[in-house]
Amino acid sequence: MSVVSRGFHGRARDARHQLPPGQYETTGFPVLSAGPTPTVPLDEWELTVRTETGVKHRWTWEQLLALPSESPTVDLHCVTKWSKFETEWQGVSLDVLLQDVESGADYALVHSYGDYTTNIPVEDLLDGKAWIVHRYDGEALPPEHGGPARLLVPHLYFWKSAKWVRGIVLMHEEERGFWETVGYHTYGDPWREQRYQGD
Ligand SMILES: Nc1nc2c(c(=O)[nH]1)N[C@H]1C(S)=C(S)[C@@H](COP(=O)(O)O)O[C@H]1N2
Ligand SMILES: [Mo]
Repeated sequence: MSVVSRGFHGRARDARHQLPPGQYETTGFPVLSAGPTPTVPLDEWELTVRTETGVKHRWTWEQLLALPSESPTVDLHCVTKWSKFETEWQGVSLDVLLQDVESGADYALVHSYGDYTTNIPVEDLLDGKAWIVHRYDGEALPPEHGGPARLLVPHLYFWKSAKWVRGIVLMHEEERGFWETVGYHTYGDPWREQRYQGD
């Protein structure tokens, strides 16, 4: 029975997963960090959302964990060309976090502990497309992969999934982030191979 279901699972997996153009599959989990891994004690950790009118919303670590969570299984696509299939996360949907945030802003700039930033249109954070995740593969998210918590936006190149996420600033005008200002694509859709500005 287990042999049959494993075989079936294998075929289903092959049929479901596709590589975006120019990508290859890896089974490892590379660590890509532009700087040192920041250490944030959980009793000092906070996540903030600031709206275009200056209203600030704030969640402590306990408040984040108390929110309803989801367990997305998603494929990751890094702009350095590795893709990793079926990664398992747990965290809070941005739909939940933003549901009581009054904003008409179209753009977000996501900030990390340790200064990293990345820009994402607000619509790409909503409708079940993005999470603040705090668990990976059934365990607390390891610091090198963005723990205590990171953004997960798997339909865009993985640089958009800010590790050590600290805050989201909502704005009317698009402001580009760390990699976007040095030549990476403003939007970063792996299926359209939007790696660099001009792609
Ligand atoms: N804060 C922060 N977030 C970040 C990065 C970073 O350097 N700092 N690197 C990005 C890039 S380029 C990728 S591919 C992924 C890597 O995540 P991983 O190290 O968990 O594989 O995180 C993204 N988020
Ligand atoms: Mo990356």
